[in-house]
Amino acid sequence: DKGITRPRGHKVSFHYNSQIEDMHFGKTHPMKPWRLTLTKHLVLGYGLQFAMDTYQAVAAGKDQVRAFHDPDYVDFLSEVAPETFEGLSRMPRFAKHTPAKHEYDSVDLGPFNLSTSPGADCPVFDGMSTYLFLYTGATLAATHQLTTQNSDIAINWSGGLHHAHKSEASGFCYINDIVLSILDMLRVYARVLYIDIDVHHGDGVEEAFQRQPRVMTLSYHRYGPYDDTGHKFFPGTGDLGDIGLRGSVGEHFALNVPIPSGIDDRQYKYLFENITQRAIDAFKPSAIVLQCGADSLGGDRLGQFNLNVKAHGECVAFVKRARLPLLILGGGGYTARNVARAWCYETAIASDNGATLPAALPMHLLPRPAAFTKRGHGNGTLFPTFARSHPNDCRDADNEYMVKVL
Ligand code: V1S
Ligand code: CA
Ligand code: ZN
Repeated sequence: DKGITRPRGHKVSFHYNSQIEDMHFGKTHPMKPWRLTLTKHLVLGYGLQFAMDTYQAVAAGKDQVRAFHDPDYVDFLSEVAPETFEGLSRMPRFAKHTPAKHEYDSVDLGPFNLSTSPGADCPVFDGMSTYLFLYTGATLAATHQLTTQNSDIAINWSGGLHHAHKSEASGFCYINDIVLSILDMLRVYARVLYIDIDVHHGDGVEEAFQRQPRVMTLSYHRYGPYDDTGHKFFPGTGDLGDIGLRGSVGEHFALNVPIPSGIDDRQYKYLFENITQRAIDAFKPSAIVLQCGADSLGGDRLGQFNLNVKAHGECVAFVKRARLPLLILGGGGYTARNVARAWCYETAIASDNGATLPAALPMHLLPRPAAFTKRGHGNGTLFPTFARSHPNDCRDADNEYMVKVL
């Protein structure tokens, strides 16, 4: 695209592997890796690849993943598949990691909170190992670009899986690529600030660094009392009073911003800019990791916030203005067309092209006339540029529609 230019004064790298798109967590599971296909098509459609260095990600090594995770867990993740799950689960070194079954567990859980039951948060699916080590490899390659000063901003939309624990998967997250990245960064940078705008609390990252004064974690998330079904919004942590491990040198280096449902652009921007600026001023980070979970957008299938793409993107623009080495990661995001809009727009912001993206879709992404398609689904205009903040704007049927078009 003629309007797309390389950013002056800073280099941006984009890390990705299309193999990730083909993964399926299961029919009813909200995490849809093909949201990355939509994102890629928009990014390429607008020509943003000409504004960045693009890298094909390779799988992380087991030794790299062991920098944070339990060696047994890493072995299990690298060997497991739906066919091998039961056999592996019975092996004593893995079986000892199986949680005791509670009567309120709706699915059967195996070791490390993994399961082959339909409806599980962390299912074992075909190609899972490949998927996990690839998204992690992309984050570590992006991190390397920053720590070697080859890039000023590095992007991996397939990463940002903030709930994974040392020896347990949680909330669709298996390997905590964010923790691994920050551990790498600490070899080079004195202090790393982690900012998390996913609608969920970044509990795995916070927990990993709760004793660590060189990492400040700052999560903005939905948090509140029990809902009508007697459940707390996942994962149920991240109260204002959680400030890092009390009595340790990490005390005061975790910040949590619990937010009720329905927060709008203006309110979120007010909180985000004031709190983030004060955190930057006080902590004086040498680098920043920004988890951009898109489930904080209005109309998300799981989220309960009411942000438009523009406001979500303004968080990225704001953090970019700190002019520090910046790692931009994905995370949640369950209404795929809005995820693609947000992450494409944020790719443009990172590469200084945010203002030049036309509101209309690139020509070749427009639906073809019905006569040229097997099913006539072209309806003229394909989705407005910005997310509609509408609670019903989140049906799967709509997402499938966009896949067919592409
Ligand atoms: N909210 C929510 C939600 N929905 C599901 C789910 C629905 C259908 C399935 F087939 C499988 C799972 N799980 C949850 C949440 C987890 C949300 C994770 C968000 C991840 C992130 O965006 O922050 C980062 C990528 N899990 C729960 O609410 C836990 C349960 C309490 C209910 C669901 N069952 C399966 C486990 C226990
Ligand atoms: Ca968050
Ligand atoms: Zn989330």
